[in-house]
Amino acid sequence: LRLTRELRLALDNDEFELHFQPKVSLANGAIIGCEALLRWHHPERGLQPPASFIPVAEKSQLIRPIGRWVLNEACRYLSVWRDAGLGIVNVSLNVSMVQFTESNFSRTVAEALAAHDVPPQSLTLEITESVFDQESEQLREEIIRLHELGVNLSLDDFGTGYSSLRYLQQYPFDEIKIDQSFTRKLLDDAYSECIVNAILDIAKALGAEAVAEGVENEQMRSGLMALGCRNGQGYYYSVPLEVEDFRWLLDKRR
Ligand code: G
Ligand code: G
Ligand code: MN
Ligand code: NA
Repeated sequence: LRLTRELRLALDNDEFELHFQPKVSLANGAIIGCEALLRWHHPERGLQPPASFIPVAEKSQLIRPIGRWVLNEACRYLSVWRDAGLGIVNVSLNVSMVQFTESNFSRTVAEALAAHDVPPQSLTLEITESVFDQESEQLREEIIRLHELGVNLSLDDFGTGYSSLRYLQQYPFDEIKIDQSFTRKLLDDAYSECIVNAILDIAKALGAEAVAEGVENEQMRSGLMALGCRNGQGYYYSVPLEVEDFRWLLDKRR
């Protein structure tokens, strides 16, 4: 496959780039972290969104080396920002199932943190529910090891998958990301409000932080806050930014 070959070259040719979307406190807009989102500068087709290549990368298992690149790049920025005195930022990464099936993923994470002298609490790994479609003892052990290592675990796209409640019960999640479909419908109907309320209750009961995705306007922000949701991300605050622009935001808050 052509795309697979191009993806392999992309790693060698340094064509990947991380963009960062701030995660904020809904009360005052303060930056509390960011989500790193992968982009590919294709030599002919230009900037490619993850949806156009992540599925192929997963199928070809190239997501493993790509995922390691993402992990190292994120840890590198964490140390650069810290050394520049830009304050503590937490970086969230999206992790695919295929990455958990590589032997000793938790050690890979520990080594990346150590290589850049970054504390594990600075890193959050976002796991989508589809990760659990292929639940295994290995997956379970890796998640427990990551938790013991001290990195934060986040359940991404919450509510869109299958039997999410069981995952919350069985795995030590520190954060739940309310899928943007719920954020969007929050203002339209009472059912969505009930669902968001229920998610917030569950998060609270489990001692996990809730983060609303897809906050696009003031009505969504205040609607979420009225329900007790404290954190969010979305276009109302910022689209995912190139590193220079994100750094400018960090600089501005000093
Ligand atoms: O960046 P964008 O808004 O297009 O993100 C689309 C999806 O791509 C996200 O929901 C996320 O799950 C996935 N994605 C983005 N970056 C990465 C990455 O570094 N690794 C993996 N596995 N998925 C990613
Ligand atoms: O990992 P996850 O699947 O949640 O990826 C988040 C995706 O949502 C990214 O593709 C990001 O660009 C996108 N996104 C972030 N904020 C908003 C928003 O406010 N509205 C919409 N429609 N998409 C958003
Ligand atoms: Mn995510
Ligand atoms: Na999500």
